[in-house]
Amino acid sequence: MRTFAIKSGVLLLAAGLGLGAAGSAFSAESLQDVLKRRGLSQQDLLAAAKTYVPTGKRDEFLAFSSGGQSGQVIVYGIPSMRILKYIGVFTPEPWQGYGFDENSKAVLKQGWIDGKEITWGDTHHPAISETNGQYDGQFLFINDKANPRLAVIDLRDFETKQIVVNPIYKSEHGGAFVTPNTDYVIEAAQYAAPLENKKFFPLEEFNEKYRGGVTYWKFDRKEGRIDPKKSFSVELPPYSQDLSDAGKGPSDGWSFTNSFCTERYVGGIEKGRPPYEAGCSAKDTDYLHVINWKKAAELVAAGKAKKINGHDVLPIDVAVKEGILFLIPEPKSPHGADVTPDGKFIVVSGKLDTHVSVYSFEKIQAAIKAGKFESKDPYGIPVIGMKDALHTQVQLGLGPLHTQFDAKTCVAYTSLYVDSQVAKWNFCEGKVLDKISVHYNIGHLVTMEGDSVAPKGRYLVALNKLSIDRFNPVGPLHPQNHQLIDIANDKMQLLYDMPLPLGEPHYVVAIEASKLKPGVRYKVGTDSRTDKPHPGAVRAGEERTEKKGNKITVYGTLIRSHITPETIEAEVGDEVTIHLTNLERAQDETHGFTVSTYNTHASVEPGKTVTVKFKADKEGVYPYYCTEFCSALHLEMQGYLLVKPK
Ligand code: CUK
Ligand code: CUA
Repeated sequence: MRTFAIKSGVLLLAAGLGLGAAGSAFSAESLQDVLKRRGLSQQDLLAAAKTYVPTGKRDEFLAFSSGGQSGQVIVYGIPSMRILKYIGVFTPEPWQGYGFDENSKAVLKQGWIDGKEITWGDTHHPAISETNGQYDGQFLFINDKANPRLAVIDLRDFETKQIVVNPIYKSEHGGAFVTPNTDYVIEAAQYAAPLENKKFFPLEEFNEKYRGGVTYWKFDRKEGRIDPKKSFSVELPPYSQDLSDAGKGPSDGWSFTNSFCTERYVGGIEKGRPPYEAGCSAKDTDYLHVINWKKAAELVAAGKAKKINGHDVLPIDVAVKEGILFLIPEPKSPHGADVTPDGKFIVVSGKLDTHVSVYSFEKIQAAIKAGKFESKDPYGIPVIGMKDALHTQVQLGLGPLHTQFDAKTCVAYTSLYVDSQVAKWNFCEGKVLDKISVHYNIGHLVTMEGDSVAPKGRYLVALNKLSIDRFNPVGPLHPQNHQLIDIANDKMQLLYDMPLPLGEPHYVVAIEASKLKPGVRYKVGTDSRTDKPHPGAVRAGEERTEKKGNKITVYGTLIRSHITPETIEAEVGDEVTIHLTNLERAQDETHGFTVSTYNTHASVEPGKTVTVKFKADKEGVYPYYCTEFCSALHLEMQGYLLVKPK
């Protein structure tokens, strides 16, 4: 029996069945009662109302968060902050069978380096594909800083389709950033090293033999894959290149890359040498690299590149001679480089400077056209004077890092790492508008579509490195804190704390949910990792097992509540390959598949065909079964692998 009461416009459910105090028959808690019991303020109530998404309703935006050291991507809804999916990218993800079935193993294998399997990744910057500078919701890219790699995720099924290994770097950080039509995905090196693979040069030859660079990965949208053969790099001095961004609007065709440690300092063990971090921040400025990538692509097409490890690299001297590479001083240990939505300015934050520096693309172009350079760097690259390129500098606070933009003209948000704040400011007029404290040590921040030509504003998420006291303690390793902030009004309002326990998120991108159109099933017999028909697919009634020598191949199917075949017979030492097609048409009817003790798992969504493979190297009887509770007869969805002695 239930009673409903309507009080102050809120529908209250009194679901007591005589369990209330003193054995009263019914108890109804009013809104005021709940606020009092839980110690909530009116402000809390307002925040809750702004984030709460009732059952059956959906979020306005989807966020794609870097999973940091997990090597994965986390998808969550905004404003509810409900986690919707983990996408296995550089590391295995057991639920999805990523790294446990042959088709996904083939993707992970693309990311092996020098024949070596790499089972972890350090993901930093996701990027959504763009058309005319607007998020189009088709693809997602993300980089791996530790092992210089880049991954392509198709947003039709949220699966990783491709991993490319950078052919010339040993680490990278300034990726992934896309050009306005996703012609190229930008990836800049981080720590300088010899570009030739497996070449050793001593640190004494750092200035001569070590190099950095920016790579422009050519993206073939029709294939949905990067084409390494049409990709190229621009060689750069051994400055630690950092975050990058592509120009847009008037600055389309250009890209901008920060750097730190232009001192080219390398640490050592001799007494009296300053430590690395001190030697690397001795100078007052580092360099913003300004590159005309459109012209660089033409030069590469005209044969002006040299091949390093089979990859086209435009040498520094060619880039200088052809007038496509310039430097501009930027204040101390720069981090973020963010192009404004109108493409007119580049916002640079120096971690050790309290200002953000706003560079004018128009002024940069004027200096280049006039040949007005203040000097050359040791590699002969023309240096544009800071004063000749600056639009304005704004004092924001301690440790400015990254900048995002609002739908409102000229409004930007910059993270202040040391101050643990977000600053809202106007980049046209150069004035601070508002500040809000976050918990604690914010790195990146994201506004909705906030790095595109048409930011949506509305919400901001602060990605905080430390959570310290924000959540229930779970031991010395704390989750990170994604804090949702309402930016629709003049004053920012903190709405919600979400712990994120998968890894350090670095960057997140958020897109209007209505732009995403993922499928609910595959065309029957599809290999989801190649998007092509799977050669092992069969229709109902065509299931079979073939044995050739010591190779057993099973062409099987899955449908509620049956695995065909019900038994697989093998002899010790046989190689067993099992192709499984999910014949379901119904939405969300995924079957899983595993064989006891053979360390294999597949997630077979409707229509998908997946292969698992192993060597039946142990005599015995091994049940196999469906791992998803898919029907009332799910537990009966099983069979036996019979491994007989030879
Ligand atoms: S980085 Cu981590 S907070 Cu990799 Cu973009 Cu700035
Ligand atoms: Cu299929 Cu359980």
